[in-house]
Amino acid sequence: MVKVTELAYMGFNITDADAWRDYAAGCVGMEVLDEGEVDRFYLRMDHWHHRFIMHVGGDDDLAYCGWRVTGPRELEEMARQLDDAGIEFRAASAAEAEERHVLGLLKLDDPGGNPTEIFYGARVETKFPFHPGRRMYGGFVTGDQGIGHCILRQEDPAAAAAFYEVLGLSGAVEYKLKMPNGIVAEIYFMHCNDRQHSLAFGLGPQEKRINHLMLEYQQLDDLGMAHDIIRGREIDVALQLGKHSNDQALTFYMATPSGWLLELGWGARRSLTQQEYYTGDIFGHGPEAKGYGLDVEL
Ligand code: MBD
Ligand code: FE
Repeated sequence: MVKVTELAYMGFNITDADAWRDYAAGCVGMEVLDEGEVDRFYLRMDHWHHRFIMHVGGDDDLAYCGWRVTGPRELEEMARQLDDAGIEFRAASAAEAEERHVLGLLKLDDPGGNPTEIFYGARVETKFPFHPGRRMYGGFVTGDQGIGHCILRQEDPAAAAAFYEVLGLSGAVEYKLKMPNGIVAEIYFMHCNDRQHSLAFGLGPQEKRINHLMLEYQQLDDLGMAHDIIRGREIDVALQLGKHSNDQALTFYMATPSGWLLELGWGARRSLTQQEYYTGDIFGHGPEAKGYGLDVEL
């Protein structure tokens, strides 16, 4: 069985390009790459050509997630795996692969309707090192752990888990959270490499396809600097600094210019070999700004 190796890139539709450029560079430290295309620009986190394609115009939501496989044989094998599981997909054209700066590409939708891409052959710019958008003590944790993780909308968590298992991710419910209304929320986390989770779902109904994207700094002081900057700019914080039980990362959640959340973190531990579940976080993550779809008591 072939498995995806990382959550490698994402696309977003955005309405306010200037706000996003300023936020990504000035608050987060990502590099903005503009290649003169009128409808898009790129965000970099490392030596890859880009990790995010920001499509200007649209609905301020996730456009697609890009999952990587090793090479052309693995992509062919993945296509067979999808066929065998009865999952619909299509092989993208050469022009579509070129548009993503990859060598080969499949396009499909996950059970929640989230556009999903599986590819091989990333464009890596070894001669064009990462240049952070603001001063940084270190870089982002990427490499064989991919870009980070995201929480996506899924109406049917069991169907979502079955779908992502075909892609080669594995996981289970890792949080059972008592909600104020007495219902227990079960959040499902999945991984495909050393990053403790690359994908999560099960927050219940949410307005947007994406609830949050998590990025991890190599250095604690970069998380602190981001926090100072966004507090100075009075950007909404949905969950205050705190430490998760599963990946044990120190993180906080803030609003993006698109109204979904960015979780910035540091110090995550690696994937475990056995599943565990928790009924709460280690400390912190107190709720602050409401209305971002994370009104759960962690
Ligand atoms: C996470 O990264 C997260 O977003 C939530 C809600 C719980 C545990 C880890
Ligand atoms: Fe998270």
